[in-house]
Amino acid sequence: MSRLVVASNRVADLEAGARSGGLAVALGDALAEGQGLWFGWDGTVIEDDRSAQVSIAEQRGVTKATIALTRREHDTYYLGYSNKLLWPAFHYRLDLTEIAPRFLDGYRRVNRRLAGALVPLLRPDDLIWIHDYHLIPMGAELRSHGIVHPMGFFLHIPFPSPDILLAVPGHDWLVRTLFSYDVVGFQTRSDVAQFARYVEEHAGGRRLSRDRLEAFGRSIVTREFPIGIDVAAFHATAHAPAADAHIARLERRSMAGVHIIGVDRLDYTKGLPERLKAFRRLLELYPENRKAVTFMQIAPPTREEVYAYAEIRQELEGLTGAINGEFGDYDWTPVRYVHRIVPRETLAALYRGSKVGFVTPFRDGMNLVAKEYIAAQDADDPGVLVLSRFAGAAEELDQALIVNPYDVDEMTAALQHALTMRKYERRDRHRALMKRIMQNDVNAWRESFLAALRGCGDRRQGGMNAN
Ligand code: ADQ
Repeated sequence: MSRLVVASNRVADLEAGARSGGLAVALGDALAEGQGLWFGWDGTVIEDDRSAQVSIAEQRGVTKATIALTRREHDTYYLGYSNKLLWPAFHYRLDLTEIAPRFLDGYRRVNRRLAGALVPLLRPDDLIWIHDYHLIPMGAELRSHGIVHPMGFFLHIPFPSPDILLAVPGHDWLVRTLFSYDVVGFQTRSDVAQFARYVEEHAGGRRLSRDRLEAFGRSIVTREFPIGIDVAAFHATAHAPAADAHIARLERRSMAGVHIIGVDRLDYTKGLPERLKAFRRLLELYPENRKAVTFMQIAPPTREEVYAYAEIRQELEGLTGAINGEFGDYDWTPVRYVHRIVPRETLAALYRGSKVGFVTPFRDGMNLVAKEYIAAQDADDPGVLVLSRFAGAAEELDQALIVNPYDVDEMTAALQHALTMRKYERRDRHRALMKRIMQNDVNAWRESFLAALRGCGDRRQGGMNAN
């Protein structure tokens, strides 16, 4: 069997087990099965005049090869091109992009350096799977070293419409480098369609079949592979004795018996201020919810070195204070805002103990929180998911209450609908949603991607691919 080699910006801690989340576990399991290799940045930043060496460590049968970034690389590749340009642009926030020639230059250089560091670690029969927007050109860099292995790329964030992509310096080069892979996977059909539009309208390419595009003299498989979670494991965590204890504590400590929950990294793409405004409107329009309902927003810090993130934090804290000041009382705090990482066991319990999961990003590749909320529910008396139409998950989860995350009044109405929904309707919706997340769980995601990649390897060996 081929060995699997995964490259991603960060390499997960495989000892963390359930704490690290489904994706790390799913990739870790696939890697452990075939004594695989996981390659990426070690999270440290060294001075510019020092040279970074690859460190090798074994963890749970997986080889982890990690490397430091220099300060300049961190500034241009990670903070710059990846997080001040690609992240906002791919989430349709051109207003928040920062453009600087050194960003593109740093991004190219780091991808080249990382590829060069990976090459000596490769074996002839490896399958290579590269992840996310930080590493789009890494495949092309590997090919320039003569690497002919089957190679796949998966984009975890949305692929924007061509009009947006055209505003990203280096867009034509980025798309060309994607044609170095054999399989390019996206979260949703809509992402695939946007990519195909760019290729046909701006790269002189054409569609060969539903799953195949041709451009730059190569044909590649492009398809949606909607990412999921480990549903059974998450459900079990939410129903373990430790979860019962958390829920009992939540109920004891809170005067309001009903909870609405939001869980997101504190990111401007997640629609957090509008969500708070919708909750405020709920208290204004439906006063029966005062002292009866609490909104808990868990939003740990991320990427704090980027200015736009400091801004969103201030806005959120201001709104929370205003709502609590206006409506709160000595025995009721309407909004509970938790600005830190919460252990997964606690998170699972909080989802289960909340009558509404409020997930309203402006844009999201998939959004695993939506799927975690569904998995955590009690099938006999489930809560209701209110979900943004612009989360990738909305393509599958049409039995949620789908809302426009920019429309505060529509979100308020959906919250009230969720809070008053009859049990039989909640159960019907939950059953349908569970079915979808179980069909497309994280193992199905991983296996379907790897099957497509292996298929390309087989085609090549059979001489069918003229690439
Ligand atoms: P994210 O933008 O991070 O992921 P999401 O898919 O919701 O978004 O995943 C967040 C994960 O972090 C969830 O597993 C959640 O439980 C966890 N998490 C969030 N807040 C937490 C907290 N306070 N404490 C502990 N855990 C917390 C990117 C893309 C998404 C895509 C995923 C996977 O932006 O669109 O779904 O990758 O491909």
